[in-house]
Amino acid sequence: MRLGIIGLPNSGKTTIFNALTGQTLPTGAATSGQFEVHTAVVNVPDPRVDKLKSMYNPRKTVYATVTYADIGGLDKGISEGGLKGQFRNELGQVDGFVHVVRAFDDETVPHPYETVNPQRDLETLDGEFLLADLVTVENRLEKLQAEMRVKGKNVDKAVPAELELMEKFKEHLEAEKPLFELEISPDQAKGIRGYNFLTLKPVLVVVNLGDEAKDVSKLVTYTRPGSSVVGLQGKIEAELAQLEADDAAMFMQEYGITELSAAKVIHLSYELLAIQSFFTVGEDEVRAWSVAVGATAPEAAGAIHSDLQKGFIRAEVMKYADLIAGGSEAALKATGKFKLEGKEYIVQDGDIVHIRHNS
Ligand SMILES: Nc1nc2c(ncn2[C@@H]2O[C@H](COP(=O)(O)OP(=O)(O)O)[C@@H](O)[C@H]2O)c(=O)[nH]1
Ligand SMILES: [Mg+2]
Repeated sequence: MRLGIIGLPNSGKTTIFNALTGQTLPTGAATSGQFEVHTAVVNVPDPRVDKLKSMYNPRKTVYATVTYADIGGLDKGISEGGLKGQFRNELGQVDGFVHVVRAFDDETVPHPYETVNPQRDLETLDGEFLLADLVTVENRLEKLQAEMRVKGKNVDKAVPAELELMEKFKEHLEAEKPLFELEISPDQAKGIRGYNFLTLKPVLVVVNLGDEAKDVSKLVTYTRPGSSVVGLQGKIEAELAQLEADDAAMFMQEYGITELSAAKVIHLSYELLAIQSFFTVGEDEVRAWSVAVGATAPEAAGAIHSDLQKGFIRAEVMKYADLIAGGSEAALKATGKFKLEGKEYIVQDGDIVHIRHNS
């Protein structure tokens, strides 16, 4: 799962990327405004995995991960005539966005529009993405209309269907509404996957608060379905990410920070993408795996290995909470809480799974 960190120049994207990933990419004047992409894979902190590790004492422990891509170079006006080339690809390939908006005052850090106004900045880039999608839709409409003209009655019936959908998209985008709000059938979604519409992707808004903790609900309103807003003290958290645990605790006390927002952002990213974790356990390995909410047992098996999905017979399932309450696998077996599930079973967050399969 890949999330693109976007925002205007000097909003603190790279600083927040560093806070989330523990990296030390250079920030500031030398980098802002350039098209550059940096990625890092981050473990999703999960106390359940820690607990399973202490129970099974495995040789290896693997957490679920999220990949963050710091995408520099977005600015007002960028979508005029459509986003191009590698830039468009980078934005198109992510599963969702972390949209960083600046709420910190700092005279040494120039703001591209002079004043600090997170709501305006949020709407500015959103507007660019709406425009980029509108250009994609209009290009597509032209092609489809041409095909209708040329082929007349012999045209493939998929063409008028897509034309209708694109007209609906156009109307929606022209009303300045993201495509995310529209109901799109799984078949339609499949048909348009290749266009990588930007406003179809979920957005987590991160308000870069600077040195003071502030109430984000007073700074921005964002009502897009499926999205949420969180505050983060960019510079402080980027520095904290570099410290050993003891020093970090002292530093946090000094600044009156009770909980790191970086961890919260990582969890919210996971929620944003509508994914959940199931676990596999054993002496060899305790591991968290990511699947979409609503995935079936064979799909979960496929997340581990395609052979397990192909040869799927049944899944042995116990619930994490039951295991903790019961104390052992044996106790769950005795009370009927260790279950065999078939192909239709919908995997739940926190399931501990063992796949029985033909090899
Ligand atoms: N005072 C202050 N400066 C910050 C904060 N976050 C980022 N900056 C500074 O803002 C400048 C731009 O940050 P950067 O992360 O490079 O922004 P980007 O262009 O969006 O990637 C750098 O000089 C950062 O040190 C913050 O929380 N407080
Ligand atoms: Mg940057």
